[in-house]
Amino acid sequence: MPSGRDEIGLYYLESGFNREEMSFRFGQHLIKPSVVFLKTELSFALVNRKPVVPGHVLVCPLRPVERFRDLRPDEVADLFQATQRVGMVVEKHFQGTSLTFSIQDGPEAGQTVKHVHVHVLPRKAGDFHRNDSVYDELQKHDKEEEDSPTLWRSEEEMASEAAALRVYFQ
Ligand code: AMW
Repeated sequence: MPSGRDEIGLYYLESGFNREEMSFRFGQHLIKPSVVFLKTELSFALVNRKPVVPGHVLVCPLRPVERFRDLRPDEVADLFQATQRVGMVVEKHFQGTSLTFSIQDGPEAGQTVKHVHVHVLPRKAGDFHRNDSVYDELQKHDKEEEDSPTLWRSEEEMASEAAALRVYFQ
């Protein structure tokens, strides 16, 4: 089905379009506005269907480009400013004391969704036996052999988390 872009930069399906049904593109996925908690001029942030730690969220450019090198300078600036704001919010909301930021940029780096995204994970003492094990978890949590829809959170749970995070940006 063809897609289009409206004046505020959301990607949507042309057929039967109306504003309530507008979705965000995240690679091959269509993301409902209910799970998005921040939208800036060029970026958006969504909650994760399979978080590695509580508060593991994703920040993406609105334009669905595959690799970090494909972003324009204004998109990089907007994405990183949004990531900084999102980091502060999830660290506070999930009572973290540190943050892990990660971009898996290309399949050999563990990228499964072909749309640039920054993983933002609140961290706290003892969340993993070994601190850097978070990278092993990130690498494998959404690989085909480790992933299945039965392990995804419900839309209700994700929407409720997004609603709680949205409040910080109002
Ligand atoms: W990658 O391995 O491409 O760096 O990370 C993809 C991330 O996107 C994973 O954390 C995965 O759980 C998450 N994800 C994939 N599809 C969706 C979706 N439809 N909604 C929310 N999160 C998603």
